[in-house]
Amino acid sequence: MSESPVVRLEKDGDVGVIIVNYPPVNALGPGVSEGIIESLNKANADPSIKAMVLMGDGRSFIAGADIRGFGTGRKRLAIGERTYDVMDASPKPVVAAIHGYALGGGLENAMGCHYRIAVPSAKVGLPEVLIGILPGGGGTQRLPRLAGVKTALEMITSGRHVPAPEAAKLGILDEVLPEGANLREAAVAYARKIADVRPLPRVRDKTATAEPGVFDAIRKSIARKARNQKAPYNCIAAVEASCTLPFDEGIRREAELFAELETADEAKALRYAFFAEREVAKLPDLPSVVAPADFTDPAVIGAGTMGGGIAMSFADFGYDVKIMDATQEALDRGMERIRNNYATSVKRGSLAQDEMERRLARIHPVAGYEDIADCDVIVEAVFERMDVKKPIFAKLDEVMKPGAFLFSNTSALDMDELASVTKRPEYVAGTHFFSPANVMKLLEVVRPSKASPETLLTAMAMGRRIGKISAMAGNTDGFVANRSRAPFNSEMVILLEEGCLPEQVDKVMVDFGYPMGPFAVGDLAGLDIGAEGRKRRAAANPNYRKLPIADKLVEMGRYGQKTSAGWYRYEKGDRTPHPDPEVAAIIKSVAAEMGVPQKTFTDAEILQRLLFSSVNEACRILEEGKAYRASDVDVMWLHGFGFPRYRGGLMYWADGIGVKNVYAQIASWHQQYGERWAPSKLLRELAESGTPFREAKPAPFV
Ligand code: T1G
Repeated sequence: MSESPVVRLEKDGDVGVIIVNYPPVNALGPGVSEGIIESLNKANADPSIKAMVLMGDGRSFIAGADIRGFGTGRKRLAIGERTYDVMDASPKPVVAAIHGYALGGGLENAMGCHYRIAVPSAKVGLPEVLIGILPGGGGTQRLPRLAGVKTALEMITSGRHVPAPEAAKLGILDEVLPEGANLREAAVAYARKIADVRPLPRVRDKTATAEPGVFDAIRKSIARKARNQKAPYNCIAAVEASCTLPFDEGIRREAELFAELETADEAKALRYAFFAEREVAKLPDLPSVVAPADFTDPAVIGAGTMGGGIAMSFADFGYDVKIMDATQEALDRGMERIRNNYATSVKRGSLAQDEMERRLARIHPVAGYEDIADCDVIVEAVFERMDVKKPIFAKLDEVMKPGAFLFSNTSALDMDELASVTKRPEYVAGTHFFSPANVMKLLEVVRPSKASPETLLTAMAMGRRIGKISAMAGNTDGFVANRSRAPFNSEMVILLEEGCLPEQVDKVMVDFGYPMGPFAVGDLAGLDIGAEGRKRRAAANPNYRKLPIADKLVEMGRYGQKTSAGWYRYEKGDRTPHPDPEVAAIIKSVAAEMGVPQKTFTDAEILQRLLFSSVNEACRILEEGKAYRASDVDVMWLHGFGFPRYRGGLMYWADGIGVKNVYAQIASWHQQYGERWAPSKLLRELAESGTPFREAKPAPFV
């Protein structure tokens, strides 16, 4: 049998079983495709083998090309000599037997096979667009032929993973095995069953036909999400070729469109984001022998907007979760809000009614502490005041069983202070969700000084188990995400003092790729919320830079959408922000009172004033040892603030400008504006050594 370290051929009677073994996810790493080809050729040359099965060892089928190889000039097999081509030419049938994932090149290999079967839990997809490229192994030519053009366009431009039962309905899979079936046995039996069926059903022999207007329709439907990006449109062009060109020409067209993308900035940034999101889970200074604790019985304290969203996050991922509030009336209000949130998703078509009922049934309102005494993890999400949270933590400590974890959703309060009111500080950590908690993926895990490694690992794992991306933050005011964002929030208002208007700043940030401008976001969140934080910081720090314009709006009761007026004006029942001459007048008069010289701004200066101020603060956070790595800050900005993913993240984007250039500009603003622009020590050191932000060596985590 062919023995290659990553692919082997075994025989089950008259069926050759080709097994890929390239952990952890059977990516098409070095030698894998060559090993599959070698095994296919050996099996075809072996008269005792009538059919073949292609499957993966370990946890998955094939999860796609080895992303680490992109942009490295790695050797690639030529068109006509790839696995898909050898399968097309194979005189014997090949059955793809899928478990785990068949993604990208994995699904493309499966579509090169003659048949595809899967276990029910398997998922298939062509997620290449999510890393700024397109299916380059025939996926744009075979999927339209297998599942239809419309389905192919939706799957390829969204990159979504399709569960096996749905994939079978779409025509991508020939069979989904019953729960518990043995995949290899079933696949060998299937191969034996079809071994003599001729002609061999090659996907390339089918035709793809498009309904009129389908391509323009999808271009329109992706326009907002695909702004400033090329990959989604190249995906569409490649699928279009599957309808207009013969198969082999379509393959060549796909390769041309792929080549335009692989080394583009968009793909480099998206690959960076992909790996940054995996790196963020690694806590290098915790003992590797410690594992996260399992939990089965969570509870949320506080049924407000955040508490309700957190409870939904648990329910969405299959956990029964208790939710508690001080009064029955607050609890009823909270449950009503949860029901309405789910109903909105059902109305939008993103959630089935029966699934909504199942999730609602997992959320159990409870009256008192005695009802949660046996829970193994608590997330507190009550009012953001220490004098409200402390008694709750003291009470939880009293009633909760030993070993239960006490987490707080606080967005900025001192976690050491909160832990100090319990007798179990080693079981206390911050788990800062972002609003809306059931939607936003970022979970900032805040590390108090006495938290045990198990507690920290459990908080990180809890986030992942409810669909979040967990990122570790040091216990500093604003932790990492909000602290790095704070200068941005000040600078945007200071720009107004100097002559900018909210709509001008918002346009720059939306053109940069944000879904919404920061002033519109402020109106959405509520300007009164920010005012609370500013008041607290001004009381604690006499040098705190006040924002009179923002304070003035709040004094006038202009809280944003909820009062139909904030930075913008809103028509009744309409959330569209309209520039408001009254705000322009307020800005003008406050700026005049402050005696700020007025000027005009280029878009670039507006963008850099906001983002460089946060880059500088992120460097301070790293030099204080409050974050593990610059790429963790990027993950937080991608998933906490909607930073455009195709730009990689705040620090990755700054590296594109160059650490020396960022430093020089900040140093110049330091001269012009004073201390708030003082360059951080780490920034200066990185500029002096020419070290990119991404390679910054932060201080040990404290
Ligand atoms: N290449 C290289 N490494 C990969 C990888 C890949 N495709 N997929 C995962 N890894 C690493 C990952 O970095 C992590 O490493 C470990 O595996 C576990 O991953 C020709 C051109 C499969 C759904 O885009 O979506 O095919 O941190 O933590 O949560 O047309 O990994 O342990 O060192 O994510 O269970 C298309 C990308 C490629 C799939 C599993 N395929 N991967 O999720 O584990 S382009 C993809 C995923 C392509 C063809 C084109 C997920 C997963 P480390 P993980 P998971």
